[in-house]
Parts: sequence; C-alpha cells; structure tokens
Amino acid sequence: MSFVDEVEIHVVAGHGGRGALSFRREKFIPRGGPDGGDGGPGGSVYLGAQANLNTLLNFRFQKTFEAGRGAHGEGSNRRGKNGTDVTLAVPIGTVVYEKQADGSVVQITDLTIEGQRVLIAKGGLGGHGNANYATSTNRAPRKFQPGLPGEEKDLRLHLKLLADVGLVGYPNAGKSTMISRISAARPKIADYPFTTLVPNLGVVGLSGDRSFVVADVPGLIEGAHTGHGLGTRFLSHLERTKVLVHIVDVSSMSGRDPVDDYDVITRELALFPGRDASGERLADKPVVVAANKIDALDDPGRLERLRAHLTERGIPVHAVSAASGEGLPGMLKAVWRDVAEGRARDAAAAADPVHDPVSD
Ligand SMILES: Nc1nc2c(ncn2[C@@H]2O[C@H](COP(=O)(O)OP(=O)(O)OP(=O)(O)O)[C@@H](O)[C@H]2O)c(=O)[nH]1
Ligand SMILES: [Mg+2]
Repeated sequence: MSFVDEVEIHVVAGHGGRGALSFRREKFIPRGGPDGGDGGPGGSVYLGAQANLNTLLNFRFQKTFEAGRGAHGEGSNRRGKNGTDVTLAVPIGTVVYEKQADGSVVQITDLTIEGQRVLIAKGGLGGHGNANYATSTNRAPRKFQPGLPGEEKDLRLHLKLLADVGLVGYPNAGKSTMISRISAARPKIADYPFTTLVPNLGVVGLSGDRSFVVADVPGLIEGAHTGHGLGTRFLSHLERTKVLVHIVDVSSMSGRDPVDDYDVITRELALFPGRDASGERLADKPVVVAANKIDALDDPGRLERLRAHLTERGIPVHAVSAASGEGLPGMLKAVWRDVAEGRARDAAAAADPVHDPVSD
C-alpha cells in the first residue's frame, strides 16, 4: 500500500474575462448605444472531502491545478461564460496549510466531514463591458475593464487520519498482529523492528452497532521525539484519537524490561507537542495498556512487575495475546468505553459551538 501523508501543491484560480467594447449595429438604428457585455468570472478552486479516499497519492505527480478562465464579454450585451470550477478530492482528515510570502505556513482549513467543500482560491472578477459606462453626458463610452487574475496559492496538504484508537508501542511489540486480529486490516507482520512504515487503519466491529476505527502506526523508540527511529512523524496521526492502546511486550523476546518499555514510550508521548482541536495532547488521552505475548510468557514476574507499576498509577492493564486472541475481548470492552465517552464529549462540544476550549 502506498501512503502519502504530506504533499505540496500550487493552485491557480481562473482569470476573469475582459469586458467588451462594442456598439449596437442594427438596421434602422444608426449610431447605436454601447452594448459591450461584461467578462465572465474565472473559475474557483475548491477542495472536497471524500470518504472513499485514504491517501494524498493523487497529488504526487500532478502538482499544479488550474481552474478555467472566464470568457470575454461580447457585443449585444452578452456576458462572458463563467470559468469552470475545479474541485480537488481529498481524504477526510486533510488539513490545509498555505505558504505565506515570508515562507511561514498558516493553517487555512481542515476537512473533517464527508462531502465538505471549501473554497481555496477564488476566480478573478470579469471586467465591465462598455455598456456599463453609458451616462447622460457620455452616450458612447469607449471604456471597458480587463478581467482580474484569480487567486493563486501554494498549499501544503497534510493528512491526519481520523481514527478513534491509536496503537502505540515499541517496534515488534505486536501492534500489527493486534490490528490484524481485531479488524480486517492485513498489514505486514514480521519478527524484526520497523516492519510497519506507514499507518494502517482497521475497523473493529463489536456486537450491535458498536464499531470504531483503529490505527496501527510505526513503532516508537527512546528519543523518537528528537527524530530517533521513525521519529514522531506518525504520531500526528494519533492527535485526533480518543484513546491510545499501549502495547507492551511482556515476553522475554524483546530483551528489555516491560516496566522500562512502558516508561520510555509514555515519556515519548508526553514530549510530543501536537494537540487536537480541543487542545488535548497525546499524554492527556485515556490509555489502555495491553501486556502482550502472554502465550509466550516465560517469566510471569515480568507481567506482575508491570501490573504493579501500573496499578500504582491507576492505569488498567489487560494481559493479552495478539497471536492467540486471549484477553482481547476484555481489552476491547475497555477501549470501547473510552471511545464512547470521547464521542459523547465531541458531540457535546459540537452542540455548544460558542465554547472555545483552546482560548479558555
Ligand atoms: N508469541 C507471540 N508473538 C507475537 C504476538 N504478537 C506479535 N507477535 C510476534 O511479534 C513479532 C512482531 O509483531 P508485529 O505485529 O509485526 O509487531 P509491530 O509492533 O507491528 O512491529 P513494528 O511494525 O516493527 O513496529 C512477530 O514475529 C509476531 O508474530 C503474541 O501475542 N504472541
Ligand atoms: Mg507493525
């Protein structure tokens, strides 16, 4: 699977058409009045969110997108045709930044809803034809306007997947095995670190209509926030999740201590600066810890030490095997509770749009 999560594009709205300079010429009407029509406005560029897309791959080859020119005005007061609009389809979760003249980038919009369409670059106005300028003192104006250029922008599109649940943990902890167990996603699984290089999404269906989206992201290591391993590049995909599942390998396969693993990854999450729309940081999200690989638990003391460490901190821990499925139903129930709570909170925030949690 190809996955592109950041692209830069250039969009150009259409130039407006020129107004016409024209005078009526008809039989029996000598010296006809001015009848130059207005130019048509140029087409605009829009972005539209589409649920069936999950990458920005379409933007990898074509980088410049132009809307149509407005047609020139014509005689007989004929207005030029409007330029054709262009709507670029992007996946839900696309954040749009505009590059400023000084090189800085400013977020201009965020497409989060299926079917949402946002005007990005407005077409230029068409010019007035000379018919507009007739007055009682000037019945034969020769004045007309050119069309105006359309807006032109350099954009950076950044896809932040919209998942309810993020799986985090060291490389090789079993994140991809977990998502393939609990959803229909089939990512690559292998016995070496950094098998997963791009995020994978899966839908988990529980009984009834309870379902949620899980993201499996590349593994983290100590120093990820300073760029070690794959860095925190992929953590931005988790900014909008409602709960994190922290997977810790409690078998001896890792050669590390599970308590240390938990602390290291927790510290990396705490150092990640990104926030979601409500100002929440990754470290503020509810965490469910999955002590994984209990089918291969050669030293039960490893699980017990992790359990004691977390119980002290009031964090729930589920002993599971992503390989055999043991313990997963209980873990998913706990995850669902947090997802449902997060959704209820989002719905309440949406119903109360005046409240701005970032500024208060
Ligand atoms: N015995 C046992 N092995 C497991 C379990 N879960 C995962 N593994 C093995 O652990 C190795 C790594 O699993 P992955 O699912 O690829 O791990 P990951 O966390 O996605 O790793 P990265 O993508 O590199 O970050 C594979 O050999 C899996 O078969 C488990 O519950 N029990
Ligand atoms: Mg993986």
